[in-house]
Amino acid sequence: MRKRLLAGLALVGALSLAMTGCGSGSSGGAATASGSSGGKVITVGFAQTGSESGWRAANTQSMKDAFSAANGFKLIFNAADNKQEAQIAAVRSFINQGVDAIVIAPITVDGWDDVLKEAKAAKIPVILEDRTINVSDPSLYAAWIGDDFKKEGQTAGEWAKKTGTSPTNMVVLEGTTGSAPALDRATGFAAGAAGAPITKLASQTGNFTRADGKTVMEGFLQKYGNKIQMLFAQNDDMGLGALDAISAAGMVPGKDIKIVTIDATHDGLQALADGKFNYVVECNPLLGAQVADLVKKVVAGQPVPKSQVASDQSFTQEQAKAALPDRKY
Ligand code: GZL
Repeated sequence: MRKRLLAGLALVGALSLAMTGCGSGSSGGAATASGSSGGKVITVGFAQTGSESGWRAANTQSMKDAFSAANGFKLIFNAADNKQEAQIAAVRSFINQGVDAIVIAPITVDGWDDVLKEAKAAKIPVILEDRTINVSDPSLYAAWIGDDFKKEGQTAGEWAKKTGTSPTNMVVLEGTTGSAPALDRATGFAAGAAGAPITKLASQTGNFTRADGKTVMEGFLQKYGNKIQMLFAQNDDMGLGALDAISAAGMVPGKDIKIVTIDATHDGLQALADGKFNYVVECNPLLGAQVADLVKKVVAGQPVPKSQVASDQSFTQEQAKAALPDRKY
């Protein structure tokens, strides 16, 4: 059983939001004099996963808006094309550049100890945003902020249980293999749907992308055809890709195949409002302002919560119609 220290901390953090004494205070970089943030510009290296989905685009924009020169930052941005080795190389580059702080949206949960130890040795604080990691020593990062993936999966599973009251055959489009959202949404869904007469015919990664979601769904349809009655897509984009495959197979999405997804991007809520999806669980990508606040406090040596959990909601087709006009992403 994979023990994830951070998940427990996230829960504790979410429940208590207790102020804990972390943050190294001294940073490895030579913060240059100027800027509007207390007279010093904070140079931040941000290692983003890539640009795999609409959620990611919104998260990236939120981070770039928050880490602006006007807010007292110099941002060095890297998108790793969903390859962990490229993301680790980006973090090493930030260390070599002597930045004041590093922010990572870690593609997968494992493989972070070595590079985080290098950042610690260089006295450069690391803040995690979005996804969580397995780590041998929680002091290797100063703080994490993101969404509760297990709760998102459980909400989707509870909807599936309410919907699949008679025997139901389901297929699953999983997120990036080894990523916290893929692992935790699967765990949460199983808990939420426990006891329901739902048979999982197949489950395969679509890498959180529309293209792979379509390709994998085509394979499911070739193998199972109209036996498929439900699709759980771990993000909107894979669900949106699957819509094309379902229609091409002569089936009606939202009717022949009930679809539940996670993210609640504009395109996902539009598909829901149009009746092509049946239920969507939100995962808030707009974390930039909170991450920037964390970085300023950590660099200044102030105590920060070890973990902060963003709030999420869920949507039916009617709720999506009402929400769409005001959605920020
Ligand atoms: C979740 C985030 C996931 C989204 C996907 O916080 O890590 O990655 O659900 C994105 O859309 O690609």
